[in-house]
Amino acid sequence: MSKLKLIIGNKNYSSWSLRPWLFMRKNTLDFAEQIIWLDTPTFQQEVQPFGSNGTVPALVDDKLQVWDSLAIIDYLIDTQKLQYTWPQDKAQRALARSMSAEMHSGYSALRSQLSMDIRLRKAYKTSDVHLQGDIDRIISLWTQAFSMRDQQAGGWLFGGFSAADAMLVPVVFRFDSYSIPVPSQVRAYMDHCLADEDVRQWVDDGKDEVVLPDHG
Ligand SMILES: N[C@@H](CCC(=O)N[C@@H](CS)C(=O)NCC(=O)O)C(=O)O
Repeated sequence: MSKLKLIIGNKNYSSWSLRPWLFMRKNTLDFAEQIIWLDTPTFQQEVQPFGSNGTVPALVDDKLQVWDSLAIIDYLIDTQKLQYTWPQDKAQRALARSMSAEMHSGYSALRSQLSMDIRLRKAYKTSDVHLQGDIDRIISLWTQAFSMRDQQAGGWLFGGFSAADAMLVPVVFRFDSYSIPVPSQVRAYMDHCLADEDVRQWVDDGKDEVVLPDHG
């Protein structure tokens, strides 16, 4: 029986949960998942045993607990035999790690104004320079990644799948839901992500989830 259990939130809304979930799926790790429904009166009480500061995701590995999306990915890289981690190439790796850390700690306008809501379809309209700055910055970093891409390896950021794709894939949903105008290379990357079988599984799992009025 698997010792790994990933504690996640609603698949339509929990961008932080999607990151380690996709990373684990792509690495074909055997794990159980447990959903704690966001915005419910019992959320805090239910998440409390898993060690985090009242948030999902969290990982249970037998008697150990790890929380926070990036820490979970790092922990799995340290402790599991994985096919996909960070890119091997030094320059790709430097960018992959930097853009993932930037995703984790930055983009407050993007995160607050374009929250992940997978079923949402909305026309893009903004005059907010901070939001447009976040969007432009992400497009610029992705374009840098594409320029280093190992074309033979596939259509992920650096060619083959890496932890950077896991960290950035919620932005694909945000750009798609809010109809953000993007260059064709970015659109192709988004289409690649959206066609991925594990990403599609996540979307499918969430299709009948309750709609939360304050999201999106
Ligand atoms: N830095 C954390 C952020 C986790 C986070 O904010 N999770 C949200 C769901 S996507 C949450 O649990 N919110 C519940 C709440 O704030 O009550 C990570 O990377 O995992």
